[in-house]
Amino acid sequence: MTYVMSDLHGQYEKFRKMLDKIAFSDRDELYVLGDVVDRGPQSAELLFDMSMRPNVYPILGNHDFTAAILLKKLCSQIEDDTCTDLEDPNILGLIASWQLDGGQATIDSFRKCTPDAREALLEYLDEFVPYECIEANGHKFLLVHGGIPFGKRNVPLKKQEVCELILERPMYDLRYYENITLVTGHTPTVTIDPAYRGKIYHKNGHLAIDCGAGFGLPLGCVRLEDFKEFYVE
Ligand SMILES: [Mn+2]
Repeated sequence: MTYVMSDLHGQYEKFRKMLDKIAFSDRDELYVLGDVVDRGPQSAELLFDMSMRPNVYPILGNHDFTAAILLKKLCSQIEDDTCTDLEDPNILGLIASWQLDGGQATIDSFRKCTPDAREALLEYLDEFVPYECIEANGHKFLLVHGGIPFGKRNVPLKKQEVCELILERPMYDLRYYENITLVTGHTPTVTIDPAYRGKIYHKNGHLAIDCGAGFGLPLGCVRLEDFKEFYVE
């Protein structure tokens, strides 16, 4: 069976609980639609666990993108309490705003790793892809963290801007494709429609799966063969 979840944000316990709930096995596949890191306490543990599973496929989120770049800048300094010996003030500014946007939790989590483990996790972050197109039980799906601007929905995926794929907030009241379901994270479903607080949004050819696990709401997961929804608190 094929599962999707998103925006785990360092919530390793919720991830483990969800794998138990869906009885995830070697015969299943799981697509994680980005924002694995930041905010929650166990970004490194979560990344490590995912990296050990050949049937878990990571898709790039904006937080993963930022963390991958800035952790490389910090790597030699990460053992210190400060990173003020970094020279480029632009990079320092980026690090400061990332720290305020959940990045500090990721830095703390990486600090607990050995240098070799940190290196392996950074290599894993580089493997995250900007989108996937898959089929399950005859249904077609486009999986992406942010989305695609409605006016660019027919532009070939290879020509889409990565920054849009990871940051776009789609028009969830408009159907993008006749025969393809657009599966997205990034936009907590409560902000699409308050009626979907903590729930998967499945409407108009959209499957929005960020239920807000990074903000204390449940983690959601969908089985694509039959659209069955699963939740853990
Ligand atoms: Mn995001």
